[in-house]
Amino acid sequence: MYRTDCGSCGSIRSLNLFLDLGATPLADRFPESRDTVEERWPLRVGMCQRCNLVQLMDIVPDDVLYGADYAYYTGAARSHNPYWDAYADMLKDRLGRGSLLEVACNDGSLLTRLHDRGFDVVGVDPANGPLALVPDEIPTYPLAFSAEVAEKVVSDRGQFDFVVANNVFAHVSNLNDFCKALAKVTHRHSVVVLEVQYLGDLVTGNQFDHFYHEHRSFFSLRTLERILIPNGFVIYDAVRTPAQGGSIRIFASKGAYFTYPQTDRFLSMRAGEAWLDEWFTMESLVGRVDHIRDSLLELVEKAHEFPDVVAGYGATAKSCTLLNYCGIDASTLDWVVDTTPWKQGRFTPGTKIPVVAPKDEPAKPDVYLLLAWNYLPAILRQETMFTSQGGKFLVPLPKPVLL
Ligand code: JHZ
Repeated sequence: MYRTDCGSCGSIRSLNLFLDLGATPLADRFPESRDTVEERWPLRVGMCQRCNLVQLMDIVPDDVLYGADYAYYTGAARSHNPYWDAYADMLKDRLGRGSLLEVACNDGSLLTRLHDRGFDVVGVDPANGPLALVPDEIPTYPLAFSAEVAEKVVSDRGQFDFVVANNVFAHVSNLNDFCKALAKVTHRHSVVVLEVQYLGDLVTGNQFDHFYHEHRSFFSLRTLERILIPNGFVIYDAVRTPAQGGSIRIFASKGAYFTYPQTDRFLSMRAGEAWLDEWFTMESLVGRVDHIRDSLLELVEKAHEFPDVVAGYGATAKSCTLLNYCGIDASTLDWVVDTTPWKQGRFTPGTKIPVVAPKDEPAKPDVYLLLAWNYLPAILRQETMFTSQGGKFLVPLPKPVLL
């Protein structure tokens, strides 16, 4: 569905297109065979003239996006485990103990850690595959979070002291309904913790590969506030985190200023965000995206001259946009190595490059195109043997460089 009305403030015909990335298949669907015919969906990004929310203009229905074949398992990126440990410790230090709902808990990577730290936890997630990995003692609902689902959860378990939602607010098709759901599951003193990929980092890092159909909205603190405040929530604190190449984690409550005063770091970060409301900021991304495509193709071609085995590292969802937009397919990359068992033995969406487990790589390539560029430091640490033997990483963003 092509939309021109804003998904946040609801303004009619307020979306202005600034980036057209062509048509791509769904990023978390990995075809089982080279011959699988995949549906492609247009991928266009716009900005609301009224509330400035950057958002996709092409909306794929939820049941198509998150069906049985959904391939993202949080725990598969093992080098991210310290991140979840630190996150759980931080929540324990700040919040103490109480009842906690995690929205989009996926395979329970964070939820299990919170359970182990004494929170009385419940999870909600529509992706059945990952949800099946949550330990049995943790109650879960195999549903997409909505006002209706929130009512059911509350009637079963009451309201929660804390709600945590990572990497999901950007994914929801109905932001206002999601906020209503948050309002239902929380009481006056509840704390809501939302983590979303940060628009500021997307722009400065040229991270155009974050644009794919699962990600429908791209937030700054300002655009988050513009949706949360009308729904009765006040952001009182925010921190930047390194997740996904740069995210913001915000803390919000139902307007109890006295209990939760707004922090200086939140106020100063929000004050420095005027540039993210500018049309020009978004428009300027377009030229850089094309430039990245051209120089990446040039470097990949050079890597093929001598030596000549080039593989991908990490069959990430975001690589669907990068590979399809740049036209990098199985004629360029011999394989993509990935730690997610579910993706192994399959092919990358659209570009049909074989995905293999680390133990099944035919040999180490000469160059890896780093599709999981957001884990660069951790991957360099885990691949010292490869680099010490002369192996190179081609890092595509913020601008293509051979390391
Ligand atoms: P990673 C996913 O995006 C999908 P992706 C989703 N739409 C979303 O919003 C974000 O996460 C938050 C592999 N890998 O985390 C494992 C290795 O193989 O950047 C996974 O397939 N070796 C829900 O997919 C993929 O990368 C490694 O050493 O872009 C995870 O990629 C590492 C570190 C990862 O998210």
